[in-house]
Amino acid sequence: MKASHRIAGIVAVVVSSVFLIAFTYAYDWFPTQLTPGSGKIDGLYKLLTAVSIPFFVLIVAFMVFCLVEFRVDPSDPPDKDGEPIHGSTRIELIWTGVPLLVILLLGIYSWVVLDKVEAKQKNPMVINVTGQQYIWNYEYVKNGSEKLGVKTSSDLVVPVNKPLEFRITSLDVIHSFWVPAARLKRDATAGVVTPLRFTPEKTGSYDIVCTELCGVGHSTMRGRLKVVSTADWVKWLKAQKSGGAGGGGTPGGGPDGKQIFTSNGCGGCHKLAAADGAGTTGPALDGAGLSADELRESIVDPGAKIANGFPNVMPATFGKSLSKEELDALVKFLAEAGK
Ligand code: HEC
Ligand SMILES: [Cu+2]
Repeated sequence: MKASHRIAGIVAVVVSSVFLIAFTYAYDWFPTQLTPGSGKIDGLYKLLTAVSIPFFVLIVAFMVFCLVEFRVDPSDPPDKDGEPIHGSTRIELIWTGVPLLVILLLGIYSWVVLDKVEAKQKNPMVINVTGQQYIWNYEYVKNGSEKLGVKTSSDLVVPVNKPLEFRITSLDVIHSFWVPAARLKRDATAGVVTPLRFTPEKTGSYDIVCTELCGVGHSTMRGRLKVVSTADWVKWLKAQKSGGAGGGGTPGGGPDGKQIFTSNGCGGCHKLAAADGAGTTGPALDGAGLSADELRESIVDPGAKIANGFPNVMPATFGKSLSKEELDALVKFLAEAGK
């Protein structure tokens, strides 16, 4: 290889690396930073990208060089072998040592960042998150030392600037609880409770996504994280508690069917005017005119009879997750509301 070619090659590698690294830092390609940790993780991500760019450019450039430099000479016989090559201890040490060092340093830095981002906070609000095919359920356990005892699903409403501690699990297959704006996700596995912590700093509405392919309804397993002012949150909590079952039952005692419908995410898939349900994944329950027995079977064993033209994606776990009293109240409510 001519010396002038070698210099041109080195210049090309350096210039394109610098250009790509500058692009990485100049262009903001991340979604809203919801938590203090979001910015730290974006920083880590940018650094990882920047460090990998020179390696990427170098490897591609070397590949192109080899394609040109070592191509078959037309005058050679077609079955000619390449020149035999022996190892080079010096090069082998370099290509083992440099990546080892880079990976070690980046690994330590990632650990430091993650340790900060996931640090325990004082008096967090504890929320149990339960994934099931194909909804997220939330149980507000306590806020500091105050007991909450409210259940919801699909929408997660939280006050701004409050440290949150999620305790994540699953009723069936593996799901994964992901809040892109917080840059964090955690697997939800049956029989195991995994924690996830962050503190939302901005009011607004953010995506909650299941990132573990969990069945045919996986793509519908989405929800909203609604971050509101503390005053609005207190109002919301009051409304939830007076709403019924989630807070401990109807004024007359016993669970409230409408509340169970709302807090179990039924409205996310079914239209039902009486409970503000607007989903279209499942059949509309307004005017469905189903008997109590039909309703009960549809809820406990949704796969037994599939409503015409609809996919078999209704969660099969309500028979387990609802108590007998809750199921009775739900069936009674639906028999009335869906006439
Ligand atoms: C992920 C979406 C989803 C959720 C959540 C869901 N369902 Fe369904 N549901 C469906 C689909 C799809 C069908 C139609 C297929 C079938 O019959 O299994 C259905 C069918 C039904 C039927 C039978 C309707 C008919 O016309 O035959 C009833 C009743 C019902 N669901 C009630 C509920 C109740 C009550 C809840 C909450 C406890 C609920 N569903 C939660 C998707 C859902
Ligand atoms: Cu899922």
